[in-house]
Amino acid sequence: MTSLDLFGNLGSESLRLNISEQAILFHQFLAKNDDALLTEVRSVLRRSPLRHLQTPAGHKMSVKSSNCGEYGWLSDRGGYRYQKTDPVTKAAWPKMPSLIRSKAIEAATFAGFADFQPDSCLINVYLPGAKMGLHQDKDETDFEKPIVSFSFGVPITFMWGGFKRSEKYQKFSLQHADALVWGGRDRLRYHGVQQLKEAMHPLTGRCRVNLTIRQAG
Ligand code: MD3
Ligand code: FE
Repeated sequence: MTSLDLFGNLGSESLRLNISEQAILFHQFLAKNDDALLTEVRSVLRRSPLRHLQTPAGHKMSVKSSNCGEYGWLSDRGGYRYQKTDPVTKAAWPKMPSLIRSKAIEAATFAGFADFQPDSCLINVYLPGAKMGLHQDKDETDFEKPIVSFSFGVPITFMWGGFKRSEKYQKFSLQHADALVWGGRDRLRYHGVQQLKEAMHPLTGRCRVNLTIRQAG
């Protein structure tokens, strides 16, 4: 059952949308911290620059990616995995900045997931035309832990599917300053985003920036 209620204790501008029991969209959750969070993202990207990853089949992903935190998510001809070093710089990934970490823990807590200790943040930057097909996130060690996603900049259409790729999906808009938290029985749902449309946002220009914050190790 989907319900929409005012999210009073976070300020009247923030709305809580229960996509399902364990998948919760906090609309405008990051609105007061958007500039500071994007400043943290830029400082990470100066040390571990964005790059296009290759899929195991050898295709170039349309998003550009980087990571911060102890573990970074990677894809190459060898498969999907988490790794402690950046293959471009050969160094450890930059530390997860403090506001990214604390807002992720706060969102997880509001969604009902206590004891979330994030150690990985994947940064995906979408330019017009970039997309992510339906997939499951299953490279983490503990599926009991939630995943938190932060969206910034140009809005995108999110696809919320079932437990088989062929199942029908619902569509939601993910907008600037939205936080999405999911776990429990929804953790292994198929999901993805449709092609980013040409548009402008004052803080990010033509792009969409997505952070997925996880407990990977
Ligand atoms: C619901 N990113 O990086 S985030 C990914 O918006 C990824 O850029 C998308 O999927 C993006 O892996 C979606 C929101 C999201 C992520 C994983 C989910 C929602 C999810 C897993 C299960 C259910
Ligand atoms: Fe995903």
